[in-house]
Amino acid sequence: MSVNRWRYPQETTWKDIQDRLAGRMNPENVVEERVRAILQDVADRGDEAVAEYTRRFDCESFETAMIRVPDEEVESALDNTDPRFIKDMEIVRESAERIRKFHEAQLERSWWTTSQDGTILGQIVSPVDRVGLYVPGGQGGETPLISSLLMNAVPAQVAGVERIAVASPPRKDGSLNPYILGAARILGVTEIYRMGSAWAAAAFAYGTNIIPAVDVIAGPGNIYLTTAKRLLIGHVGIDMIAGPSEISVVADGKAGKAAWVAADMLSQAEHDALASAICITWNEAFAEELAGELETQTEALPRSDIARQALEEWGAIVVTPDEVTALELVNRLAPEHLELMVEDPWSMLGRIRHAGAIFMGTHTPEPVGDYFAGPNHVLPTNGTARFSSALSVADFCKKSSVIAASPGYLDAHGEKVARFARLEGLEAHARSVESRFK
Ligand code: HSO
Ligand code: ZN
Repeated sequence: MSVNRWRYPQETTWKDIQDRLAGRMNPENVVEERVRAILQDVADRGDEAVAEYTRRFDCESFETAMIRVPDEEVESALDNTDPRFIKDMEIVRESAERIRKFHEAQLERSWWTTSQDGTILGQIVSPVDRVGLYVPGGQGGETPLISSLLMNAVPAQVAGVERIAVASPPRKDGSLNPYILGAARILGVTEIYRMGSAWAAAAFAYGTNIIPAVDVIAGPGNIYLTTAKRLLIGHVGIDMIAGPSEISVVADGKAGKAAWVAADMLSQAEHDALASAICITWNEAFAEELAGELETQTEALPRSDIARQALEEWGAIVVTPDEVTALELVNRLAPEHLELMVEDPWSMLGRIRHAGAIFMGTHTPEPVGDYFAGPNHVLPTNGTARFSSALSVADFCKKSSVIAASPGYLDAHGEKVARFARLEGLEAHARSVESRFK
């Protein structure tokens, strides 16, 4: 395996890097057409269409009656006495608590202002009514993203969403992975559907006889699910369109070991052949050592094929002339995850302008954030950290403005409002206000 080696900005310019990374996003028109047809089909035929797609792609013997997981099955999801399962579920529970604590700090409150003439202005923050969360099954239901269920459900719960539904594609035998049910039970989520891909998103968005329509759909999925979410924006809210995972590591070569940086890069490279792992350093000897570490560690991984492809195609070790140039490149990349593997990360933090999540120093490997620390792991990718943020409680809330004017207010300002309306040629607007004081 050979990871790319770039000298920035002398040999490899920002334009080169941008052009190269743009290749990770290949909008597939074929997929979009198919997804449109699926959305329409579910809108027309509801549960029947959901069951039919599920028979075709997930479980041959699937029937409409199997879509909703019976309450008893969810209630008994933690009855499994296998010690390994029990231990795993303890970790899930602790992780959920930490995620909850962090997200509670995000909760925005409603606020009010009053003025002397009796006018009251305010903003009411309220949760959306219903949310549909998606959990991909992963390799035929064997590796579901349990952590993503927590990362989506907890902020919705903290927001105060009363009805949270979960959907995940059934395995071949029609069942759901027990870990999904166990995690849902820990979270107190009881409304669970066996359905996947674009038809799950469609059922959530339009509603069917069995599945009431939701207001927000969140959670990661394959290209079909993601395309469906994108096409449904406006009809429902969505969390975000997150692309393949990314990590940038800024390393001074003094803090931590090359082996740690390589391991952290691989943690994201193993997600997806389209993932991007980049180390930026101004230390030549370190770059050399890191290249060797990446080679040996990649081969030793169960998912070495995926990680290798990701590193060869979209990964790089970038050598810059100095620290300032390294940070300039980081801010251009606006990476999803940024690790500061340097002696004094806190003095560097103020110079980081764009990154989804920042991991400080040698003892904060990125997976700590993926699973356990508390901040959300659903993060902006592909440079969108320039203008967007991690999934948060705010994604499950909306705000209503409140205006309560008074006779005094209309006396003082009514004429100005009417005049403004006439500037736009909107006479009825003007008269509506004037009718109160003329
Ligand atoms: N790093 C991924 C999230 C994840 N990692 C889930 C493990 N499981 C995107 O931030
Ligand atoms: Zn990850």
